[in-house]
Amino acid sequence: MPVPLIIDTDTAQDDCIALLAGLLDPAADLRAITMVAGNVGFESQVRNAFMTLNAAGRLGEVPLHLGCRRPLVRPWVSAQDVHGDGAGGLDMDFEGCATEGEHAVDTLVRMAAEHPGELSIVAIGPLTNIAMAAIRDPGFASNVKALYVMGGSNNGRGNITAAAEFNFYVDPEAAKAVFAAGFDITVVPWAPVTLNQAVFAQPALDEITALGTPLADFFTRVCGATLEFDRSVGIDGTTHPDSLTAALLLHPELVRRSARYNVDVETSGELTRGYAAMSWGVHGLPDNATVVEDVDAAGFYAYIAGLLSTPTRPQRPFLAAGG
Ligand SMILES: [Ca+2]
Repeated sequence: MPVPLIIDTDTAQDDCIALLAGLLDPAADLRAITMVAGNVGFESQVRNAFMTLNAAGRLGEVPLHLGCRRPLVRPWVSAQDVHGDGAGGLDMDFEGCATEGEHAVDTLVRMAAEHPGELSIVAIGPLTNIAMAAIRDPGFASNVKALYVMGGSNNGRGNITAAAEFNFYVDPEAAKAVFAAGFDITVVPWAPVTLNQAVFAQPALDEITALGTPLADFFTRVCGATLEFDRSVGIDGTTHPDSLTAALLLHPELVRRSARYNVDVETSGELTRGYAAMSWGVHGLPDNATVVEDVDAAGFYAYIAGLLSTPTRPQRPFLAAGG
């Protein structure tokens, strides 16, 4: 049976590939896409999600709900210096592409309550919508089957600061609330697992380009946009934390090692806002999350390459603004 899921996203670059997993993997039954403030401007994120639906040939088939437009208590921080518009300048005609009237937080609460214990969530942006849903409905956490979170680093390097990964940094209060809410959480951290096992270097990128499918072109355009930035910070390829998170929910056999941890998030540190303290069982704290420590990197790459080989028919032509 396909896994019923919602993807909560700040759609830019690898978020698009995570959405493709939800849209095209036969193991996935993507019920909705919910949008949260994060990577790039909110309207750009919405356009990127519609372009991803179009690339998959599934425009109009999966509802897109708009969620929180800023973090719980802080001003929004963007990663536009990294992501630009989040889609490498790709554009299309958005005429008639309509988002749903229901707020994303209401959608999360409603869909989880309609089938308690069945719906999983892949949260690949700041955790604002998820925290709000947990505040809104005290039964939400127990109604959700599994919450897969891309965020934090396992006592390793951050990416937006030395201490913090972007998603937790942007809304640390939301992240802290989510880890205290009683979800069945699996965390896919930025470091070390993403940096070690979900970076596609040039030979892999060349292989993807050579697939020659519309999805491979879409991938190259959307993900190639951050290559220069990645290389400038010492990462030799494109990074895929979000699609890895979706892949691990759908194909848990890709996890090589994981462990139970107590995860908490720093909200008041002077230098450590958004730092994820991942305590590995020796500090007397109760565990509240499974943290992924090691994955089958070759298997993950093969999975993404397989997805991108899918012969889709985009319903609208893509326009490449700016060349
Ligand atoms: Ca994301």
